Order: sequence, then C-alpha cells, then structure tokens
Amino acid sequence: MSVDREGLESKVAILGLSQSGKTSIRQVIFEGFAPESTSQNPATVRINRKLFNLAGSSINLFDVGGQSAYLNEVFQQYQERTFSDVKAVIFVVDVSDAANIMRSKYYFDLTVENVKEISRTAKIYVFAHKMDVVPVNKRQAVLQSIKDIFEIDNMENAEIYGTSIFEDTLWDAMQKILALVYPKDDSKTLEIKDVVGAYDLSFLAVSTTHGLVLYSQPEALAGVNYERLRNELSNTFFPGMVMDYAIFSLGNFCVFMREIDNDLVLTSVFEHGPDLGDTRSKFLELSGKIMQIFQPDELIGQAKAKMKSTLSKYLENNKVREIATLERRFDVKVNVKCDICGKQVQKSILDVAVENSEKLERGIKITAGFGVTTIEMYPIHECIEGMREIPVFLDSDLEYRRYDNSRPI
Ligand SMILES: Nc1nc2c(ncn2[C@@H]2O[C@H](COP(=O)(O)OP(=O)(O)OP(=O)(O)O)[C@@H](O)[C@H]2O)c(=O)[nH]1
Ligand SMILES: [Mg+2]
Repeated sequence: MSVDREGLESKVAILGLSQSGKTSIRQVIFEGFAPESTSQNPATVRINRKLFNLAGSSINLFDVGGQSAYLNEVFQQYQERTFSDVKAVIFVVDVSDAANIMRSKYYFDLTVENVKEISRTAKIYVFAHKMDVVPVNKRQAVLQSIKDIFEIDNMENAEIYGTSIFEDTLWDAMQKILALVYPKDDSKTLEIKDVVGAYDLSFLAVSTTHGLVLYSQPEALAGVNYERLRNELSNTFFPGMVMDYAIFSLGNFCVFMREIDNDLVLTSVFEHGPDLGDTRSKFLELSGKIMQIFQPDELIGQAKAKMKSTLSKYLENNKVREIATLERRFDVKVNVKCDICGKQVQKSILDVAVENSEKLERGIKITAGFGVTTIEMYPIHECIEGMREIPVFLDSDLEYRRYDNSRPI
C-alpha cells in the first residue's frame, strides 16, 4: 500500500509572548510531560521545530520563542518559513499578564496579517491561557474581554478557548484543532469502517493515551483519558496490578479499551450481548485487526524480527535460562515514569535491544551470581534536562520488578 508521506503531515505554528506557556503546551500535549514539570522551562530560543508522529500521521510543530527579538525576527525575516503551509496557528495569551496585553495584541495583529497573506486557509486559535489562576466565577468575563480586545468576532477564521495545562480545557481545545488539522490516512479510515461493519460495533475510536481522538467511527469530538481511567480502575479493583485492557458496562453497552501501541488506545463499544466471554473474545480479535492497521513501519518490524534472535543468543550466552518461554515476553512493554519530567516511558526489552543494536550490553545488563541472574534494561528518553535513562529491573520471567530514579547519561 503506498501512501503519500507529504499528505500525512500538517504544520502547526504556536506563537505568543515569552512566558505565555507555548512550550509547556507542546510538552504536555505531545511529549507526555506532567504539567508541574514545566515550571522551570527555559525561554525558547528562536524557533523550536519538532515532528510528532500520531498513529502514522505527523504534526510538524513550530514553537516560536516569544521574546521580542525572536518575534521581530519572525515577522521581519522569517515570515515565509513560519507561516507557509500552516494549517493552524495557535496564539497563546497569558491571562495572568494583563500588563502586556496590548503588546500581545500587537503581535497577534501581525500574525493575522501574515496568515492572511501567506496561508489564507489556515485557522487561528487564540488560547486565553493559564485560566487556572483566575477564580472560576471570573473566567467567563476574562475570556470575553480578551475576545473583545483581540476582536475575534470580526474574524471568520479565528476562535478563542480558555485553557490551562492543569485542566481538561487544554485537551478539549487541542482536540478541536486536531479534528481539523490531523492528516487522516484515508486507507486507514476505510479499513476501520470495514472492522466496525464486520463486528457490528456501535462505536470505535483510536486515540492517544490521554484521549486525543485520531480516528473514530461514528465521528467523536472528545476522548477518554485512558491512562487516568486505567489507574483508577486498577487502584479500585486490582491494586498493584497493571491492566492489559479495561472492560466495563455503560447502560446497554459494553466498552472495551486497550493500548494497541505506544501511546495509542483502541476503544470499542458493543451492544450488550448475552455472553461477556463471547464479547471479550470478539474484542480481542478485532483489536488484533486494528493493531495491524497501525503497525509500525515495516522497517522497524523487520529490525525487531531480526533482533529477536540476536537478543535470544545474547541472553543465552549470559546464562539466562529457558529462553524459548521468555521469547513471547520480548515485546511486552514496561511502563515507567521519569521522576524529572513526568513522562511515561513505555518500552519492551526488544525496543531497548533495537535502540542498542550496535552494543546490546549498553542497554541491557545481565549479572549472574549466587545462582541468581538479574536482567536490567535502560530505556532512554529525551527529558527536559537532556537525555536520561530509567533503570528497569526484570525478574527471571522478564516481568517488571521495580525502577530507580531516572539518571542522566
Ligand atoms: N499557572 C499556569 N502556569 C503555566 C501554564 N502553562 C504554562 N505555565 C507556566 O508558564 C511558564 C512559562 O512557560 P513556557 O511554556 O516556557 O513559556 P513560553 O511561552 O514557551 O516562553 P518562551 O519560550 O520564552 O516564548 C512556566 O513556568 C510554565 O510552568 C498554565 O496553564 N497555568
Ligand atoms: Mg518556549
């Protein structure tokens, strides 16, 4: 199946004064950071450009540093680079910084002008941001006054949302933007339609772990935060256990949720059948089909297949026993959290092996002594403080045992 890669990428620019919260928004939504961990963010220098892959399609995010020198540079020299081909521009206004509201408006007007000239069809989204600092009964008035000052009602292509990284409002606003700019792959949409038909589903959605819906049938505008739901369910019913999937009843419906890939969750809803076991096996079968649609790149698949035998040999050479039974656990992901940035890192021993294919002992350490063999793995992630690794200890069945604090590498 050939897909046009370029068609599967959307450019989004995010602008606003310095300290308004642009980088924090990027980190919380697209990089899995905990909101609190953004408090020491350094100012962004010039433009930070990052490509985020969401279920095979990408958002190319231009996070523009908000200090005057950088903003002036953008509007004097880099208009084309910043605004050409943008699908959406997010303009962030800090509601706690009333003193600078007119300066913010000045750059907003420049933004509107440039969008009009360079990317006529792009939408502009104003985030009246840091709403958490405004008392609840004043929020509507604050939103209205920014709406008036920014003259949003006079513009056809602009909308305003009150947002905060500490509240669901940011996710809701981002969901509306994604519904417009997320480059859906038509072939995936068709395959999903087929699955919904074949299994007589009432609803199916593929979303990020935090609930940004990427594909849904019928169309949905809000998702469920699976990470939160799973934690609540397991704390209530299965303390200390990590759930493979979640099943619950909702009126006449049966809801199943499952992570089908890193940060990708499948939700499917059936009408209640007479037999839960039957419905469960139907769900497991269909989630396998959906997983195939979202299979990572063929190349990664091949690298993993090759790595499997290398990893088996490596474990065997290091006196780890019963490799054949361990093999089926090679690609089971472990979920650990960085204590600095709060990011959830989900990696299997096979993922870590692929990352360290040149030198396995760099990422997977095996120590044997006194009849006990310990396997450790060191998944790496890009943290706010540079690259860090999180030591994960695996028991003899490759089950995750515990982890220590993340540490710089
Ligand atoms: N209270 C509150 N603080 C926030 C919110 N979003 C971001 N912040 C804080 O605002 C500060 C500045 O955030 P940044 O994301 O670095 O700001 P920026 O807009 O990227 O700044 P420049 O890179 O200089 O343009 C950080 O201390 C964040 O923790 C929010 O919704 N509420
Ligand atoms: Mg920044």
